[in-house]
Amino acid sequence: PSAIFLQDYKAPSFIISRTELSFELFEDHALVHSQLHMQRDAGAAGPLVLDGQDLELVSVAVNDVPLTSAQYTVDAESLSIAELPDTFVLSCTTRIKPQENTALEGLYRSQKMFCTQCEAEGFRRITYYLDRPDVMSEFFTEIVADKGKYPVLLSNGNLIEQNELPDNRHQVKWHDPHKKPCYLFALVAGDLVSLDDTFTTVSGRSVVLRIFVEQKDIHKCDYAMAALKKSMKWDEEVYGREYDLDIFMIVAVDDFNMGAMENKGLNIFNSSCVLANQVSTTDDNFLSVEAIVAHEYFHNWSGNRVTCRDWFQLSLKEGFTVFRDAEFSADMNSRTVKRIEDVKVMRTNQFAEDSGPMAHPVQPPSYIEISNFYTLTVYEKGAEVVRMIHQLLGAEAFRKGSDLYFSRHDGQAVTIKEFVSAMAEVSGRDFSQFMNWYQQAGTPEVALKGEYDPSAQTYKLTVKQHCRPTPECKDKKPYLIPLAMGLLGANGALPLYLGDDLDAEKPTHRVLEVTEAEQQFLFTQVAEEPVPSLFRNFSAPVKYQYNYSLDDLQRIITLDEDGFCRWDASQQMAISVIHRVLAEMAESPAPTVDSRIIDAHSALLDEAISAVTGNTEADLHLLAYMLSLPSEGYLAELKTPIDVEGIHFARNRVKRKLAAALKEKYRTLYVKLADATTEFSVDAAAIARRYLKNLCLDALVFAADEAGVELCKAQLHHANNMTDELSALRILVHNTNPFIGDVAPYLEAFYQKWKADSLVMNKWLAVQASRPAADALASVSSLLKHPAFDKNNPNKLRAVLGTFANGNPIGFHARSGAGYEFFADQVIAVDARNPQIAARLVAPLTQWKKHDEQRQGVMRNALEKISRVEKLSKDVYEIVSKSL
Ligand code: DPP
Ligand code: ZN
Repeated sequence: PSAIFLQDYKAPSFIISRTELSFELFEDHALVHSQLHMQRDAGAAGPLVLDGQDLELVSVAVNDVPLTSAQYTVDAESLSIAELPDTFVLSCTTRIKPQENTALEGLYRSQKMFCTQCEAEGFRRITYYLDRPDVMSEFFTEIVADKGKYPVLLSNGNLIEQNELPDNRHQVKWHDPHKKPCYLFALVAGDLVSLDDTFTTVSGRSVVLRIFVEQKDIHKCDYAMAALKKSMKWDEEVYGREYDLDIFMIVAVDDFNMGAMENKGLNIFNSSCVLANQVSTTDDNFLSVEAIVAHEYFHNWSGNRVTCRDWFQLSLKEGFTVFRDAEFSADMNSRTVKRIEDVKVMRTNQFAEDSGPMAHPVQPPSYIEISNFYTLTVYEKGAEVVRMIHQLLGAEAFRKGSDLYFSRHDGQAVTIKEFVSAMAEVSGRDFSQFMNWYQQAGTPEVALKGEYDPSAQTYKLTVKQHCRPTPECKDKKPYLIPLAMGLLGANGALPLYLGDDLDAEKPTHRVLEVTEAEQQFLFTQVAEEPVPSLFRNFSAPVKYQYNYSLDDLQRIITLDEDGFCRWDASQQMAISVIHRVLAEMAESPAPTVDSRIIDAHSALLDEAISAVTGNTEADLHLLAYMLSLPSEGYLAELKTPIDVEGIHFARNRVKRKLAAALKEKYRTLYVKLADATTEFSVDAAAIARRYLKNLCLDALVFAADEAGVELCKAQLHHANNMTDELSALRILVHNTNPFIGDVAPYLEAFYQKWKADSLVMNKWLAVQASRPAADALASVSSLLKHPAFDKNNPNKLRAVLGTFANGNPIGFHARSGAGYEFFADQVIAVDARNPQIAARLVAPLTQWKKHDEQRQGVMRNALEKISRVEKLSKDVYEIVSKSL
């Protein structure tokens, strides 16, 4: 397989003004008839080369005249026709086998229904086409199928005709008036019911909203419907974007590679990202359903109305849309909590991508398989880059910029440059240096140093930035880094006077713009030695380093106005304490746990108790996050070679000390939170209470507190919602102490209760796959044989294999290397059926260089074994070959 390069981009030689499709669906195949109304671009020469893959060509004609086999050539990836007039209609019939399509790209079968997934290059598995996003066409779609099995037949746009046919078949016709690239095409056929509603747009148009599901899931649609209506309203208010068709549909599908897909007017969702209700859905899931419904809806403008010229521009729509959905979620729930969640993903997972073999810029310069670039870098880092633009411009100018972008490029397929140009134009800012964020891979590292001069009353902040080499670039140019900050005195924020600028407003918050490799900022009239609060709200996606003492961190925890920095300080304190334990572990059987972290957590618990008792206000979710230790995954990101066992034991030692010392406070808090007789709801306050409550329960069980274990068993039994029920199960399964006893009966009872609900079963599988134990592999391999598992369902593969490799360091990285070997075999088996999923699964192995020599050897062997497979997919080939 070979790479494709951004610099080789050429505009298409032909356009397809109108696309007429007709699908005949049968039980063992489908026929696809297409009529493409095409024009040659003025001056373009050469043959027409249409993309096509795994297609059986039945017939091809130009202007209704069938072509003889001498007039065209077909190979595994294309259909080429040399002699063509400048304007013509190309008719094609292809036969495909959706029933055998286990890759879940193109038209395929999910359980009893037919559905499609065309982004990025799935349409070429349906019919021959110019499968590239800069070819936009008006689509007419006819579907014919058995009426009993497939009473519901859907496609993009508006329904224009419906007819009964002989043999119990029926026909529908859809028309999408908006030109679109074929990656936004969708078709669904199934026995579905719908939850229906309407939304009145800002200009007074009524839009029909329909969520289609199997009958068994109809009671799980209300939450997504509410989320959809909130999203539609928010996009009108915050971005001035109104919906543009008379109907908006969502369909839930069980077998789906991604989370969801923004097909015009017909979003298709992985059922795990749309179905939700109190008893079967955790709070995390509720929030992600809301976010994903919003994300796909927002794509209607940022993605569909204005789309990408080519796939190197993927972040144009994804980075921007992730930023939009993050702001939506922040507005709907707790802003600080949402920010912390996103930063955790950046630091733990995106930074790992940046420092691994697949490191790539937000705008990649090349790829072998585009499916591999639906990454945290393109999505999450892309969103961080848009967030920095928002930060630099301010909300008002940013809105002017987005208005200009949408109006200027409506109906076009454009590049990241067009987006940034619109922002540059409305603000008068020069974005040339800023473009490094799009074009350079890797995480910038920022080292900061502060010097206080008591006699001059100045504070000099020295900032140095550096970015390590990545595969595509050795010498990085400095970034423009927005550094949001403040200075804290012993009693609170100090005014920030920069040089001679004696701002009468006495600002306590500033955004410095760092542009050089090394730069200094001088603050004047600083009355006392300050502690700096840095990168407030995570103002840039960088790793930063400042030599804080534990007392400095305590000052930030107590006094900072920025919730994110309070949390970050709590994490830095925990890291410093854990690292000291790690360092002492080799020499001492009982390494020191600095008591200042116990004091800090004690004060946070008091703050929470006081808030729960109703005496004070506090964001309980934020407090709970501050009381949580950094994950093993994040700790692994901080130091190479990764000390897998050391991290696990040092972190547990600190956690145990805290739990033992503060047990009674945890108990008090748990009892107060569990006592609440309020009705179940999923607003931010209720979610915060449940989160904190379960954190307390975890601490009690971790401390091997007998009464705590009883509380946990009682909660498992009596919970009226999945967050509480699953938390209790997880806590019992992930801990070992004499009061817990054998956990098998709890797992079995949960299974019996929920086995009919596939989404709940995913959680049950994941709880077991993440059980932190060196012998976890045995349970993981037996899960693969359990009736709750299904090797063709991506959610099940993620729940068992994905969770094991990404969420169970101590099990996956077991010294013997058995975890890696097992995993390599699984990746090979999955690749034969579903390359996209196999390529995702293999990622943890590619991080082998970060481990010690012994593990490097076995991980490398596992990768080499995969690379030796004869019919490896392009997807897995790219990832494995780049990492060896
Ligand atoms: N469906 C994926 C997303 O919305 C790809 N567009 O991000
Ligand atoms: Zn998206």
